[in-house]
Order: sequence, then C-alpha cells, then structure tokens
Amino acid sequence: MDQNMRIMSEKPLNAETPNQHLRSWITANAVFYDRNQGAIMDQPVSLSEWELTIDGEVEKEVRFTFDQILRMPKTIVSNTLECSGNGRSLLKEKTTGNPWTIGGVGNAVWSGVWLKNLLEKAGLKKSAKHVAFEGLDKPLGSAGIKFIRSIPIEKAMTSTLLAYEMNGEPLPLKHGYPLRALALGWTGANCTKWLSRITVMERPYEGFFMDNVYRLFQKGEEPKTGTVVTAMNVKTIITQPLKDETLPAGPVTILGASYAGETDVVIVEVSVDNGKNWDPAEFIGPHEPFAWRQWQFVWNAKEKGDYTIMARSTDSEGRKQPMETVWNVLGYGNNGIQEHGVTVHIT
Ligand SMILES: Nc1nc2c(c(=O)[nH]1)N[C@H]1C(S)=C(S)[C@@H](COP(=O)(O)O)O[C@H]1N2
Ligand SMILES: [Mo]
Repeated sequence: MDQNMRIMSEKPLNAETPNQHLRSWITANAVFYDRNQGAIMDQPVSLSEWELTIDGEVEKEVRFTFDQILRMPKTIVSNTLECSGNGRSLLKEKTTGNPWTIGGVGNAVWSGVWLKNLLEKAGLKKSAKHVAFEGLDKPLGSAGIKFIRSIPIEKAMTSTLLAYEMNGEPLPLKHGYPLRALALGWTGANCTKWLSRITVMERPYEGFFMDNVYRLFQKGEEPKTGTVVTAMNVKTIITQPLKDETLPAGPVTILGASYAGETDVVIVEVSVDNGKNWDPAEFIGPHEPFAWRQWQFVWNAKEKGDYTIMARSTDSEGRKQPMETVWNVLGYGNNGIQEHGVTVHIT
C-alpha cells in the first residue's frame, strides 16, 4: 500500500488518491483509489483455474477461460472511474459513507474485450434486458451480502469493456485481477471487479447493492424509489493549489481536471473571487472519449488576502454544473461548484 494514500478504512480497503497524484492525465496504478465492499482475496486466483460463466437469458450458457479471452480481439480505451460517493465529505449537510474529498476518482488506460463480443457468443434471448455481474470477493460483515449489480442491456452491448490490463500492466489484484467490468463513463459501482459470472436477466438484479444503495433519494423516501446511479455528472476538481495553501503574491498556476462520464467536456471556467467573475481555462494534455481533461489557469495574484477559487465545466450536451449540488441521503454525485471551491491565502 502506498503510504501517500488517504486510507479511510482498512477492512474493507477504502482509500483515496492524494491531490498531487490527480495532476497527471494517467493515474498510476499504485495510487489509484480503492473502493471495496468486501474482502480482497489474499492470493490472486490462478489463471488456469479461473473461468467466466455467462448464463441467464441466453441461447446457451458459455464459459470462457482466461486464455480464450486473451485470444479475442483486443480493445484499448481510456476511462475515468469515479466512486459515486466521491466529494461526499465536502457536502454542507453531512451523510454516512466513506468521507471522500476529491480523490475517489482516477483515469487509466484499460485494455480488454468488449462485453458485447462475449454476449454474442452466448446469444441473447428476446427477454435479455439487464446484465448482472458477480465477482470473487467475499462479503464482509454478518449480513454476508455479495456485491452484485446489474446494468441495462443497451449499456452492456454498446460501451462496456471487460478489462484485463490497467495502464499497461495486468489488472492489479485490488483493482479486480484478472478481469473487471467497466461500464465506460458510469460510476465505479457499475464496474464489478474479480469477475466470475455474468447473468443476463429480464429485470434488473434485486438485492441490497441494487435496491438500498447507489440510488438517489431524500429523507423519508424508500431507497428503492430513487434513481439508480449510472452515468457520471459533469464535474470539476481543483488539484492545485491546495485548500488553505499560503502563496506569495504573483502568478499562481491553478490546475484541475474535468470529466463528464459519457460526454465530452468542452468548456472550463475559473473564478478567483468566490464565483463573481469567470474566465476560461486552457485545456492541457490528451483528449479522449470517457477520459477527464486536464486544464490550467494562470492567475496573477497581485494583492494579499484570502481568495476562494472555483472551477466549473460545461459538456458537449450543454450540461453545466450546479452552484450547489442536489443533496441526497447517501451523498452521491456531488458536483457542486461551491463545494469544490478552494480558499488560499496570498501574502
Ligand atoms: N466485486 C466487486 N466489484 C466492485 C466493488 C466491490 O466491492 N466488489 N466496488 C465497486 C465500487 S463502489 C467502485 S467505486 C469500484 C472501485 O474500483 P477500484 O477499487 O478499482 O478503484 O469498484 C466497484 N466494483
Ligand atoms: Mo463506488
């Protein structure tokens, strides 16, 4: 475990990436955030024993060995992965859950096979409407509930990757070795690690991790009536300067990253006066589908004082970030401009 990670819990392992590691386009595997509901196995599964089963609403149940998957056409994509609860601790009204600041997100280059190719080998029945994923991790806690969730068939057939490499290395154990799902542009909860079984279903999978959590609901509402968290919102994080940093008067390079899930970030603006005036930031670095865009804004901080820096983005569909996020009981999807503001002291 990298000493720089901000560990929120050891069992299960939940740890966020420190700000300085969010400044590069690629987030290195060693510092990529960790989010687990269950226990990570001590030993990686042996590849000769590992198998992936596809069953349910298919013409024929099929099993794939790791070697068979490696022989299928390979795809390489970038994808920014974010935990639904990222930014939760920045909410004005606190909620339960891991107290993520901004580091429950990372960008990696993943390689693997399209889920579509495997589903086509099994053959979809007309009743095939949802796809549930099961991993090899053991549940923690007395309830003994496994992390099983489903996504709609359209997502599974268009832009869901089964990844076996992360940033040019075999998928690290804690990120799902040997194979994980990646519903591109969707929150981490839709990206099951340590895949062992994929079940095609007529209706969404029912269970704790589908019905009680990863839904947006208000106090007094039944969790199950809430919308399921799927595609990521348009959002901006500021990675430099740090909160409460003291800086000498003069040019200050403000850095950050913006991401919008399935859509493209097209405009980033920065304010150094608590949201009164906004100026465009400049994009720096690679520009790929499903991946965040890095940006900078050089601010000439001439006068001493306390300043609140804010950043906001607009995506290709015209979606804009809210000044303040829509609160919900489990604190998901915080993309509020204000909540992500950073106050610095110029001396
Ligand atoms: N099998 C399994 N897959 C899982 C989880 C889990 O607990 N078990 N957690 C999910 C959640 S909530 C997130 S945010 C991502 C985190 O992936 P990472 O640890 O590789 O960053 O994995 C998802 N896939
Ligand atoms: Mo998550």
